[in-house]
Amino acid sequence: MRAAAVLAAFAAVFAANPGASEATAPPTVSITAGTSPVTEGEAATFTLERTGDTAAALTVALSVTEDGAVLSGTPATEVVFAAGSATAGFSVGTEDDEVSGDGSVVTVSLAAGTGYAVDANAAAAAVTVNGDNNTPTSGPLEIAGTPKTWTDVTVSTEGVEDPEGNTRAESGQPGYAYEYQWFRWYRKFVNGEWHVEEIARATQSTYRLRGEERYKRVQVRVRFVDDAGNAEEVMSKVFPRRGIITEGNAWEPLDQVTGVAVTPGDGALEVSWTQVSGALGYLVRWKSEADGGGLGDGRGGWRGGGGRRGAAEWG
Ligand SMILES: [Ca+2]
Ligand SMILES: [Ca+2]
Repeated sequence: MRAAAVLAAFAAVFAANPGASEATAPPTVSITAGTSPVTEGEAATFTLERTGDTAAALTVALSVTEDGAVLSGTPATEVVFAAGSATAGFSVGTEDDEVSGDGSVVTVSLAAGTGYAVDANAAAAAVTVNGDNNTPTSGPLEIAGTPKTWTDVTVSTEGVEDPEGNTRAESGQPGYAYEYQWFRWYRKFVNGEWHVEEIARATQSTYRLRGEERYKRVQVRVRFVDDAGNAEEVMSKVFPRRGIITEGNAWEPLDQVTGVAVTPGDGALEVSWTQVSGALGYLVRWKSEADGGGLGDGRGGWRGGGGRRGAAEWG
């Protein structure tokens, strides 16, 4: 009986003041970032907003953190909404140093305090601060592969060295990711000098050498934006380092023939095998078991993609 009475009493209190909690609800404070990125030496700016009655001034607690080392002095730990204002500006000074590769991200987080609530969906905001002391990317970038037509050659970005970092490019972050352009080098008959021209649509890290590259060389340009926001560009070494690209052998890069099965018949043999991807044709050689070795008693050949099955006359 006693518990029920207490519950009833609470219910009465809430029922008697249906609008009270609304009228006294504290304002909600949120924060958004200003311009981002900025360059070191420029302030990182933020705007705070509050809901509700703005008649009185309001002090809000916050904290400033960064993932680099560009902050100038000790940042403030609170900001004041002036009486009558629903917004308040906040800025964090940054240092213009002479150090290469020291970009940062400055984050301002609202903290709990008296007389307000923090908007959980806008409790923190970040501004990227780019360093302005860039060191250009260096290589060496090497092209790997065989210098023959109809084979794939690849450039690896493992050789990219940039003091400002290339982690964003490595992760493929939009605006930072690697961009490739392949070139072919060739000698002009007239003067024997090397000339270079862009290869159309050759814009991936791997490129399949084609007939146009025969007796020539290739090179690839890699562009990206480093972690501090600097546009970077580096050329690979020319490939091959010595000599030129030669005619590829269509047979050479293919897999071995597997699944060979021979079925003796009446005066004939039937041979079958697993089709090899990309094969233009097959050459079949056989030997007699009774001969105890020695290839070349006879030969048969099939050309074309339909060469999956064939029969050779047994002489
Ligand atoms: Ca600087
Ligand atoms: Ca750089």
